[in-house]
Amino acid sequence: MTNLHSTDFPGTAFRLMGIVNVTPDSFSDGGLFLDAGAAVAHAKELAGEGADILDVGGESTRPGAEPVSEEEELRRVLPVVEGIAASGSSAQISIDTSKASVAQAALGAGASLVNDVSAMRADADMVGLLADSGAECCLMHMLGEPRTMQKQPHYSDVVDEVKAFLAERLDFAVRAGVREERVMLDPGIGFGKTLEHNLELLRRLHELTELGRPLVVGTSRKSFLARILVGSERAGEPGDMARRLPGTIATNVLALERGARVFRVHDVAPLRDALTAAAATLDERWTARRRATTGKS
Ligand code: HH2
Repeated sequence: MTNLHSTDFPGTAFRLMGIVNVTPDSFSDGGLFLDAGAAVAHAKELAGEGADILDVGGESTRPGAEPVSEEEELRRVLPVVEGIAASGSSAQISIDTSKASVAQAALGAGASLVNDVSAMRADADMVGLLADSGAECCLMHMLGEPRTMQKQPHYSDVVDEVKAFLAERLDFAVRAGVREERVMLDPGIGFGKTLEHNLELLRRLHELTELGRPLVVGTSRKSFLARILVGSERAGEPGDMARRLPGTIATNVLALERGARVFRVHDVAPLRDALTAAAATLDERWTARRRATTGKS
């Protein structure tokens, strides 16, 4: 039997970005991989499960999180980027940072993608670094900053406003010399958004494909899923995190159908299977090719 892979079908090809948090305070896995060796082992495991990209982050952006110094962030992420690069993994290394100095060091150590949740607003040097290095980048929407972003976020039309923001950031980047084809865009699920904002963004995600750049989506284990599944008052109780996995799968599959192409997730293996099955369902060429290779209808 021929094994077909979703990337055989460009129309619905997707990339999985596995999350490697080297932080004491990330909302779902804080402290688990704080030691560089444990983080590298975790990254290799995610690559083995099918992660195309490994996103290494040393600063939590969960609601209420305090900023981390440049020295501390470098101390956390650099050995992990170096360790993954030395492991010979074929996965692309991404650095999840808003600091140009951290991004530069990571690019020097083997990363080739900068995931900047501030979309180049936090550090004036970021855009120049992206232009000069030619690195790929992900620019994300966030209302406010992590310390305060969940305090009564307000939009008149969340999709229109996120779209206008991303269009402006893309334009700014390109004018500064970043090659457009190196840019991916992300609506920033959970970043200065209520449950209703997150759901509306996911429901109307196809409107953001009009920006003409690949869309990245990060719903993995986020608290809006707990609000839907167990209720706000029980979020964080034992068993809550495990129940967020089916919610993560459902939201990512719907995002694929609405045009997202990169999925930032903690649980790579189940998401790989769910998205591969969803991509096959969406792409009629899958059926045609199976018929041709197996002779079965
Ligand atoms: N979400 C988080 C962090 N970085 N980057 C992009 N592009 N999109 C996202 O949705 C996104 C992101 C938050 O998730 P996590 O890394 O699991 O938690 P923490 O920020 O607490 O480390």
